Amino acid sequence: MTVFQTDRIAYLQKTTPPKRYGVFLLNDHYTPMDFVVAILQDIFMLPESQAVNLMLQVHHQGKGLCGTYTRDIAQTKQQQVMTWAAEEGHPLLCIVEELP
Ligand code: TYC
Repeated sequence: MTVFQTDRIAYLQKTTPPKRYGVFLLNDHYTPMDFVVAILQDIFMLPESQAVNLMLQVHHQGKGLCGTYTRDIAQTKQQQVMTWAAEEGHPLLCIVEELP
C-alpha cells in the first residue's frame, strides 16, 4: 500500500461516518411473549414499557426494529439473541439489515 493510499484511508476514517445497521426481530407463533420482552430489556436495554410495546408491534406487524448500531455491534446483538433463544429452545429469528 502506498503512502497516498494510507493517507486516503486515514482521511476517510476520520471524515466518513460508519454505516448503520438495524437489528430486527421477526414474529413467530411459538416464542413466548415474556421471553421476547426479556430479550429486549437485557440485550437491547429497553425499559419494560418500551420492550412490551415493541414485542406487541412485532407480534402484530411481523417485524420490529430493536436498535441501530455499527456492523460489529449489530452482529454481536443478533448472535446474543439467537444463542439465548436456541438455549431456551425457541425459534425466534433476529436479522441485521444495512440502513439507508
Ligand atoms: N407471536 C408470539 C406469541 O404469540 C410472540 C412473539 C413476539 C414472538 C415477537 C416473536 O419476535 C417475536 N407467543
